[in-house]
Amino acid sequence: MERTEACKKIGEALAAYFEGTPSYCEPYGSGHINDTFLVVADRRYILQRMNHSIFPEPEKLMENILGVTSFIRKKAEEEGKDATRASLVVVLTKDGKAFFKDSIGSYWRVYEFCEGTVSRDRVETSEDFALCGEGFGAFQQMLAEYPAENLSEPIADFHNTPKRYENLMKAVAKDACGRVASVSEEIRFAVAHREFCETLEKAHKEGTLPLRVTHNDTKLNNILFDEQTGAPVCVIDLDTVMPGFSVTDFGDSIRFGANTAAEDEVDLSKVSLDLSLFEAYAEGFLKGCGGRLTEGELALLPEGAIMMTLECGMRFLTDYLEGDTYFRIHRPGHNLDRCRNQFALVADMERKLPEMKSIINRLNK
Ligand code: ADP
Ligand code: GN1
Ligand code: MG
Repeated sequence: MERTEACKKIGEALAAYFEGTPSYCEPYGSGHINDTFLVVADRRYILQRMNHSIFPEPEKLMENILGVTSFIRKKAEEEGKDATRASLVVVLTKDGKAFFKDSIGSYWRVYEFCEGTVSRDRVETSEDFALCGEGFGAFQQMLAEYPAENLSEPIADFHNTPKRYENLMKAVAKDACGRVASVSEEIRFAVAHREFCETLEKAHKEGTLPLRVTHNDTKLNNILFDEQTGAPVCVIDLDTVMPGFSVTDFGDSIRFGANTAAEDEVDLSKVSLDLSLFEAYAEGFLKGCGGRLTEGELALLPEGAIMMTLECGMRFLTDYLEGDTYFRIHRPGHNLDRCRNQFALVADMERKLPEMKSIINRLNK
């Protein structure tokens, strides 16, 4: 079903949550996955139509989110932080449920709007990016004792890069939209990285990379900053919280935030890894993690950045070949543009791997 079609029953969703008609309800933010709306009723709220085709079990997903948000709130209280803004707050329907299913089968949820915060799509200063690293590092630490057995896996093999590679090869073999011929260079790039894709899984099997409860989607716009101080206030977009690797949480932030260009910039000469942003984020992340990363994890942080960029590029390419069914696109060829951008960034990161390694070594002294 088309997304605009699927959002047709937004009126039913609003009625499930709010008395009367809210004074404002408009699309909001720039996420690629859910349909997000800002609603103004007695106060401001975020209403989302959950992406049911990506998250097949919305009930379990909301159980994860309720569990994680209440755990973080409790931790924040214990640590004397502003618990009211430290975590997303799920608003229940009038009949007390964590989500609403409309008459055409779409699932909706509502969060309190996290006031006094800003969300950013581009890094403006290295200080801000360091704070972002601190926020995501601290998030991981706050969940260090979360009972992982209570978490269901919302998307299986989400950051299993070898599986992502296999999925790309399946999409190439199927060529559902007749697009393979036009992307032979990109396919060659992926094939040349087949062995690299195994790096993290291999380190995990060998015991050097532990599983932790991680966020798994640590894009800059998935953390809200205090609009006055710039401090990280609240990590959002908790749909993918599940066991994962610290280095992929680190790497996904670098992929998005330390790129000198936007994720979908088509002028590839503008795409590169900004090493000073890499360093700023790394410093913040290590601080946020409170010295708890193992030597094995520290050593693989740069590979985590390359892996997340490569994986994301392969995911964009797979979606392009499959007909753009996963990531929201705003123009024809958008996913291919994103793929080319990510692969250009991988190439630059590979050139700068020795510098990334020495930065981590220096910070770890
Ligand atoms: P997606 O999975 O599509 O990325 P997100 O949950 O990240 O959806 O929400 C999209 C955007 O909406 C975020 O990047 C942020 O700007 C905004 N947003 C989401 N939740 C809140 C909230 N509770 N308070 C303020 N802004 C929010
Ligand atoms: C999606 O939901 P959003 O826009 O924060 C995607 C990430 C990708 C990212 C690429 C659940 O993130 O994995 O890295 O787009 N989220 C999901 O921009 O697939
Ligand atoms: Mg998001």
